[in-house]
Amino acid sequence: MNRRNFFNGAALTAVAAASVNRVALAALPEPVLMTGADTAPPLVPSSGRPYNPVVTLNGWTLPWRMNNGVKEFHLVAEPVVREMAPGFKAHMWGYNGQSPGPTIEVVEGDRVRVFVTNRLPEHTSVHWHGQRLPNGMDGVSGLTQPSIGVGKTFVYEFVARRPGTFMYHPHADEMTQMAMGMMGFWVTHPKARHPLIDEVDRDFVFLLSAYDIDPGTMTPKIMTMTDFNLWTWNSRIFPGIDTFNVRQGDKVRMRIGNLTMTNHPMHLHGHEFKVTGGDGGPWPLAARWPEVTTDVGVGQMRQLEFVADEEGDWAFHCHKSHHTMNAMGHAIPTTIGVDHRGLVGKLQKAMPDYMVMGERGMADMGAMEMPIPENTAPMMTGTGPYGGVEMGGMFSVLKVRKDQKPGDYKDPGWFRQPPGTRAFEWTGALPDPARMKPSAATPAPAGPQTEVQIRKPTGHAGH
Ligand SMILES: [Cu+2]
Repeated sequence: MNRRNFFNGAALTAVAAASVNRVALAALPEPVLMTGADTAPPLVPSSGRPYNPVVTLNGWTLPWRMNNGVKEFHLVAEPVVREMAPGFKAHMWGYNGQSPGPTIEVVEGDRVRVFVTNRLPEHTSVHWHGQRLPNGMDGVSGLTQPSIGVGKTFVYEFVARRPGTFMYHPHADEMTQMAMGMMGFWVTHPKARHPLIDEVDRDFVFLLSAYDIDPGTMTPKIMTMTDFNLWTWNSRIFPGIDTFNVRQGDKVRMRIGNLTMTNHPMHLHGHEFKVTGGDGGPWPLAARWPEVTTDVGVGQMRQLEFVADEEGDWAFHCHKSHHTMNAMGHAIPTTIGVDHRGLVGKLQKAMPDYMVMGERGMADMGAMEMPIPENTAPMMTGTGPYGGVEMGGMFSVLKVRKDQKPGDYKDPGWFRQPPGTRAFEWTGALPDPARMKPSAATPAPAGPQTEVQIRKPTGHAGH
């Protein structure tokens, strides 16, 4: 993280300083800029009321200053470069150097003042999703306020009235600005012990967002409505998403918000969790039951809680299988079972680079060293201790360890499974499967034996 002076910073070339009132800005909290995509350690509050801070996956919490009892933040809406995974960067719009923007953490009852400076090429606004606030602070351009013009700074001020999990995003040219990555998380911590809000050892937050960036390019296509090719957690894709590193026995909360155009069934391996709350606040105890998958609908927040009592490396991912893939063409026919032998040689005479894909499934894609355009994330990738993980997009790992120290978020490396506890290859004799032998119950079919080849329709729109 580095701090930059809003006027003297050498990096500050694009600011429309001429259109900003310098005297007024000098009275603002200095905007803080994040340049990297690492998961920042929790920001322990050094002023204001105490609370247990959250950890933003591949993100950070925005520092504040106290001004006569008011908690002041400064958000800068601006174009950013986001590293979505090592080797793959995107030109996006976000806040304070990153997409998503920094997490804002406050305490129930805090009076909050957020300065929003617009360094985008068009107007914007910020809507505080889920908050109780005066109507004029709701951030809907045209309806509750004029837009924040290019180069202008607006002030939002309200009391964080109820504790819970919230998000923020523009309510001005929303389609463009959210497709470009403008969003952030907001957590209001309870001011005292709350009957429906448990204290936890680890409290992770992240937003689901989706982008459509053609292989070899850097800017999301903003007109895409359903056929996105990058399914992200906090604008990161596997294997660029950090793992959730916890101590065995920790009580863990994951707060998830969905700002994509579709729902995401979030699935955790090895543990059951309960959904303890949504955008409307904590749920009554009678509305909580064990799950291993829960759907996070568009525009919704969900809080998942569980005790991480099983040691190991547990997959945690969206269960839509196309959402654990990176940039891919969808108009690819299924070629499983199609025998290309003979064809390849002929085609390679005309096109020396011709290669066959998908004849035995697509798993080859994970290991294949095929040339892809520069600045493109492989469709399925990632390597674990036993080989290719063959995933992308919305996938990460919950790492539960006995010897992880409380408050230590470092990656402990791969789990060493105790001897005799891993699936293994059977090397004994195999009987012929009975189903392959004709019997009285299943006689051999009459006529010539044929193999059926099924080809899925091409194109992928409308699901
Ligand atoms: Cu999904």
